[in-house]
Amino acid sequence: MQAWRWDLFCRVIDNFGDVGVCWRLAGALGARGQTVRLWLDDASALAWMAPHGAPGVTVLPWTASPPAQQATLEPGEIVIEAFGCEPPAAFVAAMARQAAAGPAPLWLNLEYLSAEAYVERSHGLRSPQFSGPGAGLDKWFFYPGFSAATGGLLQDGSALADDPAGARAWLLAQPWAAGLRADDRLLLLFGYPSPVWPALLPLLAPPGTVLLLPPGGLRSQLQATTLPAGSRLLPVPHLPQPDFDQLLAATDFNVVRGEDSFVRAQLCSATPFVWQIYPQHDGAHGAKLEAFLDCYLAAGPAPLAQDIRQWMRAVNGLARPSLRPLQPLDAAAWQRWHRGWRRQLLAQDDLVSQLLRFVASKRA
Ligand code: TRH
Repeated sequence: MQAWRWDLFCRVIDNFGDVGVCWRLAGALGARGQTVRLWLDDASALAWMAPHGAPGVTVLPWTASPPAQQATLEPGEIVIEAFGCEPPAAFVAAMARQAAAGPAPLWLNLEYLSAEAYVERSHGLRSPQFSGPGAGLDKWFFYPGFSAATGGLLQDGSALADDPAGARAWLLAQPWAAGLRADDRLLLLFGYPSPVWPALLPLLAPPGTVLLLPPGGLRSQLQATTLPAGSRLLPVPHLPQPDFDQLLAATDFNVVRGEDSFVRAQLCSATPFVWQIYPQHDGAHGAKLEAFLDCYLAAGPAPLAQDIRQWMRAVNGLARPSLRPLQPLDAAAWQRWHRGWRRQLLAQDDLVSQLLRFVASKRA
């Protein structure tokens, strides 16, 4: 495989998803022999997410006006802007200069993950640039997704789901997990704070459940409320990304959020999950959730599919007058469904393979 030099730009909007996705992508490219410069406007989360770095990956500070020595850096053969973050004008101008002198850098916009129909329509489209420092260049849309007509998913860490006992043994050996027993029922709650939790948690956490809570607003919320009878809370420290993936594989049920933990719960764990979607002010997350559910449950047997849909809506505060009230879910049936879905996703080409193929086809 040809080795290229990549510039990957990431702007942190909030939380950890932007840096989490970009770090994972950078590491996966590095693992395939690529050289990646990851430009971040806020790299603070990498101190715990990636304390040991990754082969082939260099992290650089992204500032509005690049420091003098960075302004002279030649762009790599491939430039990715994550989530439409727009690389600095000085860097785009250097891309245009490079294009005038020889082959243009391949400029990609890696978009957010969604199962909505526009993703299949837009994946791989060219966007000619008519103005600004990049006038004359082309930008290409690259959309991750759940179907063969999209860019696929990063499949990093997915082997973990094949060894839940190994993941549980790892968890029991962690100093912060002292007191956990091998047969405890474990519920990971990596979600956002929300008024829905007090009503929903008792259904998710029967007596004997340990609620594992990473740092953040949901942990603060639950530490200030009465927990479901017979359950207890275990604070989890911020973990390096591979350990977080392993945690997902070690539990009996996962609540995940945003984008990257949502994907990891599908691929790295053999147990079911509910997704607390990142809420958008214009309510666009409702359609995004329904599109995912349509895809995830397309072949799902009723009433399981209906129950899962109700649950996902309820967790997101989007419950509608329901055909039937929220049911405690049939855990065994959901587990079978989850495993089948995971196999279906893994049968598709992963995002890095697709990206490398896309790049090879455009630079040929
Ligand atoms: O943190 P998130 O809610 O991130 C986001 C952002 O808000 C972003 O702006 C928005 O666009 C996006 O969601 C949809 O959730 P997410 O995507 O799951 O990212 C969390 C990352 O943090 C993921 O890569 C896993 C990582 N992580 C660890 O590596 N260790 C940990 O201990 C924890 C708790 C998380």
